[in-house]
Amino acid sequence: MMNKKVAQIFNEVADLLEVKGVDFKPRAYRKAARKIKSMKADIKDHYEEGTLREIEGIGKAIEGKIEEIIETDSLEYLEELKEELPAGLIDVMKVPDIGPKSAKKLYEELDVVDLETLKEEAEAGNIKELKGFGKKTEQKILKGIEMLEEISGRHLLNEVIPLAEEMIDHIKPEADRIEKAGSLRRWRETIGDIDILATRDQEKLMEHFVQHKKVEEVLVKGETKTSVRLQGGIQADLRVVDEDSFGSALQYFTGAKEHNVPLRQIAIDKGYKLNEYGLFKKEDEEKVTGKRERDIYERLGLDWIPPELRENRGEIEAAQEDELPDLIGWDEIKGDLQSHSDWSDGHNTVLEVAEEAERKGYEYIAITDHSEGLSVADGLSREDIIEREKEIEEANDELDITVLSGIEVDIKKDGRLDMDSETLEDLDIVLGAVHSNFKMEEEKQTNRIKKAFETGLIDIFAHPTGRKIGERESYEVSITKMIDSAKNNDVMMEINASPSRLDLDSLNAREAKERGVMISLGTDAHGLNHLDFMRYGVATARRAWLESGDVVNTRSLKELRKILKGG
Ligand code: DGT
Ligand code: CA
Ligand code: CA
Ligand code: ZN
Repeated sequence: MMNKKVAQIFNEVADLLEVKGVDFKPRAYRKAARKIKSMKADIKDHYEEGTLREIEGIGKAIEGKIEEIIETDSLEYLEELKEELPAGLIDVMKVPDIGPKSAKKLYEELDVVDLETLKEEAEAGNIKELKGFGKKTEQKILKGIEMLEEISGRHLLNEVIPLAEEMIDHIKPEADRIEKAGSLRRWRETIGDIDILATRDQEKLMEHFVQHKKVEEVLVKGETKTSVRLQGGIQADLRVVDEDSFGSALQYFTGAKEHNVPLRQIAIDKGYKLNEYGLFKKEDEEKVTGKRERDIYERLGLDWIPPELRENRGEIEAAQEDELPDLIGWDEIKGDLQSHSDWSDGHNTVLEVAEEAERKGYEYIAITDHSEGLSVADGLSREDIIEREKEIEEANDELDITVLSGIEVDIKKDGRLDMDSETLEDLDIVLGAVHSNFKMEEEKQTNRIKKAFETGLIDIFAHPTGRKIGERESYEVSITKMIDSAKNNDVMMEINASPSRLDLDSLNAREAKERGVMISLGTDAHGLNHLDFMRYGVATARRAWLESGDVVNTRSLKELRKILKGG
């Protein structure tokens, strides 16, 4: 779908026009962007059928721009605007608290032209002196810059994992052994670059690697390591090692560094030396082992540690004491507990979503459309829900999978739910979520959420912190109090598997488990392909040390229903 890209370009145009102080036009671009982003049809289809003008808010000028974007993948007009203004202002506007108006002011009064100058001015305390800014905004700007720095040069899992797997499949026939390494193998929530490790034949492998159609540039072609830049600007490193060292190289290049450093110390304490070539006796450098990763851990007196745990968060101690968790398996998921149909802002019918879920081998799928209050997402009223029920029943008649009738009910500012209790009680499953008023103080926000839990109507709290990776920080909330209230009110916490959310994150989900709260996985699918996101949720659960028993999606339908009823 080009919709997202077109919308993004139009928003950038609107931003820059506003910084320039142009009237009216920005609003037209924004309106078109909103429409195109939310519409269900592919903009390309309209283009091909010549029906762009039939879309609300699209006149002749914007029609031409859409055609240009579809044909050339870019927009000359945007490039011109970028040349008239400092290009870095686009980055400045990515800071959550800075819109075009603030950017204009910062540019005109403080000569802010990019993130660097913005940071300088904020650190010097000059921003708080500007009219309409203040100390709190200045602090938030600094936090926002920090968030952008953290994500800079990094990629979301859905951009990287499928690409890495494609590369691996491509070279696999030439390799004896091949594995993912680095953050990819640890399933970190964002990935800097792709690391792949393989054994022999070196030359053949490297050659095959660089010939893949998605390789845009070869950066380094060394003896043991080849680095390339792939489509989308993602870098991939292929290292080819001896079979005798494959295990130790895999251990070394999987990281994280924070895990490897104490591990090497343990080796030293036991009279060894550990590096990417193997485990060696210190006194005579005799190689003890190196072929298999598992043997290295064993020699050091540790159980083998699953890569997802290798972050130096207590896994080494646990491995020494035989107390590692028995992590939830990749294929234990019996259903998806958050998805949207075209009754709200999803792209597919109930039946289509259910069929796709059935193809995945699930026992159940929850359709959890938004509630009415969320008008931007076309939320459902009580009447809509009754209507939707017919479709759900039809799907249940037609398919083997069980479709659960659900809702993602909006939690209002004061903690009340955006739907009457009678309707909620009739549904199979109720997700509660915060979609507005992100800027409340911590205590107020926490109390709002607690109040919602105390209604006793919510089964699962969806995307509990509201963060979007690289886009928006979590709202201010006490995680611990929220978790405890969930525990007291029988509310489960979601790990939202959408790669830009992964919310709860692994640390918070681990805390939820430790405090006795059950975790639920949901992809938040708005289109069929999003149902594939489940594995990012499972990965996050594994990084959170969760076992099957901690995750409700491992339960059979019968058991799930019992839990939902009790809650
Ligand atoms: P990324 O790519 O930023 O998402 O994170 P990683 O963990 O994949 O980091 P990367 O690609 O720089 O290196 C892959 C692994 O190799 C890393 O997790 C640990 C290991 N490694 C790389 N350089 C060093 C180093 O200088 N010292 C140590 N101890 N380990 C290293
Ligand atoms: Ca890496
Ligand atoms: Ca690397
Ligand atoms: Zn939501």
